[in-house]
Amino acid sequence: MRRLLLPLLILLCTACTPREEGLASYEIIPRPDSVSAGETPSFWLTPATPILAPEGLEREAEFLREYIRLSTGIKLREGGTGAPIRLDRSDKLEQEAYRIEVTDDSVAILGGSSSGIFYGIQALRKMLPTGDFRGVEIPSGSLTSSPRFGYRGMHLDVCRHFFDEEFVKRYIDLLALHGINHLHWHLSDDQGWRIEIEQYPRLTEVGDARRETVVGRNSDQYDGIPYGEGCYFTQEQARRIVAYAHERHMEVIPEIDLPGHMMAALAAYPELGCTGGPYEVWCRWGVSEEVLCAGNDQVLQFVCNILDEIMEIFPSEWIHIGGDECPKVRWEACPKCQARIQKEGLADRGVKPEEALQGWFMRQVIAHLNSRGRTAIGWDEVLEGAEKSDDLIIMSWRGEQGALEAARRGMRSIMAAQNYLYFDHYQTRDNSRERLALGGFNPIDRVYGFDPAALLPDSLKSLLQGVQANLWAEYILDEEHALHMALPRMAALSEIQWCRPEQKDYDDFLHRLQRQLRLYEQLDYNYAPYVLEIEFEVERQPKERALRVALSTIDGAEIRYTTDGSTPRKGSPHYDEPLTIDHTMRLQASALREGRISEAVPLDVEFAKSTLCPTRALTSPAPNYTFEGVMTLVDGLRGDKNYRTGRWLGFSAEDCKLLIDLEAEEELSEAKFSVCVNMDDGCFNARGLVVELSTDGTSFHEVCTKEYAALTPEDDHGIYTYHEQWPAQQARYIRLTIRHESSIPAWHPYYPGSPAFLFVDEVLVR
Ligand code: TNX
Repeated sequence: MRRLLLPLLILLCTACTPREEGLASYEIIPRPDSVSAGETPSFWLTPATPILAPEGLEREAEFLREYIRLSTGIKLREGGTGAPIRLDRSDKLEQEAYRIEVTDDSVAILGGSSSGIFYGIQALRKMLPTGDFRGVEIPSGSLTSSPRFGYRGMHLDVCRHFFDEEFVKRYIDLLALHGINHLHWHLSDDQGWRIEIEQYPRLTEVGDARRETVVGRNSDQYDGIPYGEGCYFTQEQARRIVAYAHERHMEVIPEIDLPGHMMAALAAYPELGCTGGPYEVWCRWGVSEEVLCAGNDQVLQFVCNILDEIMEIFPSEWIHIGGDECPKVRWEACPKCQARIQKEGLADRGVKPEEALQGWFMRQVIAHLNSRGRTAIGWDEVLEGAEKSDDLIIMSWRGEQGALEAARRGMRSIMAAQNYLYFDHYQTRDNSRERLALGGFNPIDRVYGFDPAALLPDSLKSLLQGVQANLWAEYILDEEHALHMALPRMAALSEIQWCRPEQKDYDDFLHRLQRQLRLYEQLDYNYAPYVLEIEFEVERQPKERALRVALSTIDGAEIRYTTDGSTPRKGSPHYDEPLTIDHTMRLQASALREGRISEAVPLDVEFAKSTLCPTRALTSPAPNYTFEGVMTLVDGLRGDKNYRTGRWLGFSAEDCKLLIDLEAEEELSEAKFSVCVNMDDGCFNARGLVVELSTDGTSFHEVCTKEYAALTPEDDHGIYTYHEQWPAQQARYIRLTIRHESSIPAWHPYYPGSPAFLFVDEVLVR
């Protein structure tokens, strides 16, 4: 019957609009646990489709109606009499699990609870095609999905740079689209206090604004532009945001970061610091030595009063109290803190007394939350002075170790390892094409490949409550950039939050991602386009002394490339099979889609006599920075600005010593190599070079010995290239020693006197 009505309906519609029919797909993110094809004909979504929802699910029905309109342009008519979409609870499903069943006469969205139904609605929304349609065909079939983790979080820092209520709501919508159920809202930091506290009005009268902001990554320059005045959330706004999230089955977890990261509060209430100030809202990034005084009872009162107001606004069971990066220099010299250490017997707890003091301070705060029926979350540093407790959840950020250590003590944790889940890190190797970011290298495939529970023994896995990614905003200046950093990595995050490791498949994910990107476009969410760019797969062919380079895109788009340094254009050579490269060149490639050519991605290859020759490492790079081994140093590919991408080998507290065999005698007169310097991270320059040559591989003689000066604070970060020459000589073997910085200069803020890391790449001997 319906099959007869539909053509009539479509005929009627086409009379007024020339719109097309769309086709839905089961290929969504996160990947469902199971998908199966149905036996009936397809379901047709048209303006006549009603949504039937039992009592209590009216809001969910409204969401679905709105999502359908946003994705497909189809406006469902009130009281439509077509085949319906039904929302229903099912006691066969777990709370947050959902199931979608499509036949020709209905679509059923079933959930273990209203949350499950909500995720089912999000899933259906992602199944729909994007565009402007008069009707959408949904092939019959079914799918089921249940999240791997109960806590699925995404964080937002509104302190370093401010994002307003409207943006936070858009962000919540985005999280909901990804099946994320917690927004971790970072509301206080050194550079700005962003939540109104009625008892302490100066927090947002003084603490909201900084005089200016440091330029770049803590250079000595400042921009001279005041920032942040009036940039905070009133309690009413915060309540609206909580309610907005709640409707979307999401909890907002506020964070008040204690006892460090408190410069903004100290600027407002200097009596709360050990020295009494004066302080100013910080204009730099990083870790400040000025922290709350832990020996002052007034401080504890202050913190508890703030948290009381926070708990009034935020009904979440879990409240984040920070605990990260709290230097102890002020406490060491503070009579009140020292008196507290004595009074509480913290001097001989097996840790540094000031660490124990932080543990004590956090315990007071945790106990306070606990007395109000709440549970604390703390960054993993809180483990340092903490005892085992059920009312403290560890957020593991400095790696995965925090979660492991928590589990060993029987404590719960949330995984937010910075080396996988920090979305303020770069997404591409060639980061000169990206806006300035914190550093690091967390491309989408790295996020995707991460198993947050990998390190935990099976018996302790259940202590891991979930996973979240963090969006710190030191270098994120505006909304478009925030979205660029968050997307599409959030899609990978949602898949590790929902899917068990055996369900994941990166190629399949990339395939599904294309539909998700279209949805971002339709909803006007900016995203990083790098996944659509050319991927180079380089295979070394040492026998031929050549590289075989295969080019691809996730959607199989047409590829154009050049090898002469020019930018690829529509008329440039068409790529159809892997290229063999055996000489120095800049390969550039672009994808051609619908007549538009994407930004070119370059691959620089530099060849010398030593390139791809058998090479042995006589000293070993650090295990985390060995990547694909020593051949990386002679593979013709130069390291990029980021030492973590696999193009650099990192020697920890050790020289880099290599033996290269040219397999034939050659005339040699120069050596070139590069070092990636990042002083903040303890990666320093080369301090010397020794080149020795040999014709037989046993007796070597020195042809070049150089020393390089130590770095000063004025020196730049980045790639240092060293180029040395000597009178030409015949030789077959080259022994090269690149000396590391064995003692980091005294001016260094974190590691004076320690041996440095040495990141080396592309050694070229000619
Ligand atoms: C470390 S993560 C911090 C933040 C910075 C972030 C930058 C954490 C607990 N502390 O204050 O914004 O690194 O990635």
